[in-house]
Amino acid sequence: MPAPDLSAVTAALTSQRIETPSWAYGNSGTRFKVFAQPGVPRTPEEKLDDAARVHEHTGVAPVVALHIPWDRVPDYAALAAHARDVGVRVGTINANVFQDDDYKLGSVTHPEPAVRRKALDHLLECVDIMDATGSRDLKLWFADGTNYPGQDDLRSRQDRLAEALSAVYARLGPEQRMLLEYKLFEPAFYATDVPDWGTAYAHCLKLGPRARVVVDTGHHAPGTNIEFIVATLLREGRLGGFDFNSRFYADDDLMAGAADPFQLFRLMYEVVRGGGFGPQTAFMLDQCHNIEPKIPAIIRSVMNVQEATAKALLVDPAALAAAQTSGDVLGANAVLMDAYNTDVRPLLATVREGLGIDPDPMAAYARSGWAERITAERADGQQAGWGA
Ligand code: PSV
Ligand code: MN
Repeated sequence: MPAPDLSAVTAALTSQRIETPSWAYGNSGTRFKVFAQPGVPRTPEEKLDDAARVHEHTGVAPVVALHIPWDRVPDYAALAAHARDVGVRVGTINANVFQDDDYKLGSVTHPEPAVRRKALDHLLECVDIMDATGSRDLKLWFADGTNYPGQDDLRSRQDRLAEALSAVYARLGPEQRMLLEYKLFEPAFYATDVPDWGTAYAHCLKLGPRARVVVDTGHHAPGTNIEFIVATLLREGRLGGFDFNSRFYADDDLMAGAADPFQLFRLMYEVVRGGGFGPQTAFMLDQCHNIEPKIPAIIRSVMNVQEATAKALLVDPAALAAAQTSGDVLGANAVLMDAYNTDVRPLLATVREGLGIDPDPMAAYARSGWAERITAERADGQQAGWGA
């Protein structure tokens, strides 16, 4: 069987785009403690400055997702211009309807119309921001749900959700998309209003083709076969993108590819297999760096996604199909494992050389002096963090 065409693999890896989240550059923690780190950005502009370093050293991370109101500024066009000035661009706009006292019983699914209206207004404001920043994607995650059986009517909450989503969808421009994210639990513990891909998909299907599902890798029950979900959504044309991160227990938000690089490979294989490798899929990180230095952790995460992608691209489709159709169980498994077990670091070093950057992004960042510089320059002021 012919080996995969290495020049095509190299070209694909060179064209890959990974979006980093603004909030990963700020302070974060658990409900027990947020440990501040030296040099953490104090403004959305400084988060973009840090993101630009990740792009400088990886060559594949030129897009930065914002979270509103964490990244609230008076002038979003000016923020987008700042991004361009430092070599990145503003990407997905994340709405936040989960941090206000009014949302104790929900946001767009709240029993009171006034609270629902307030939440909807925020979602619509996020579309205005997309217009100013030139963003394509609006990402919606709802903390909405109930803690006790009988607390609210499950069906009515779905009706309220559908009403809000359709108002937002109607407001989108022709090139803009809505990405609906699901999460099994937390902060609601009895019933979450968008708990799984099926619920998200059902809403997207009713809305229209520019409503798509986001797969956050930390949002499933343990043992869930996430690649099956990816394959199914791609087959239906409804995969919008990923929030990559790693988990051991719940929504741990650890570095992508750290806990289970094999799972990341399996996901990327289904992306490649299903024709989802391209700009139509938003490859985002959604993670927090509570104890490790943030910029190097994000660089490492980007590299982990690249390694999983390279291995997925190295799967030999003809050999796999031949083994599958002849019922060669072990042979088919071996084709996947051969790709997974390939050391792709030399290949990625070549990709980086082709991009004109150092083949070792971690070492290049450490040498760059950026960490020392921001530690000195950002000694004063209020560091950004959750809620900032
Ligand atoms: C919710 O847990 C989530 O995954 C959503 O994407 C939020 O926007 C993000 O985390 C905030 O960190
Ligand atoms: Mn997420």
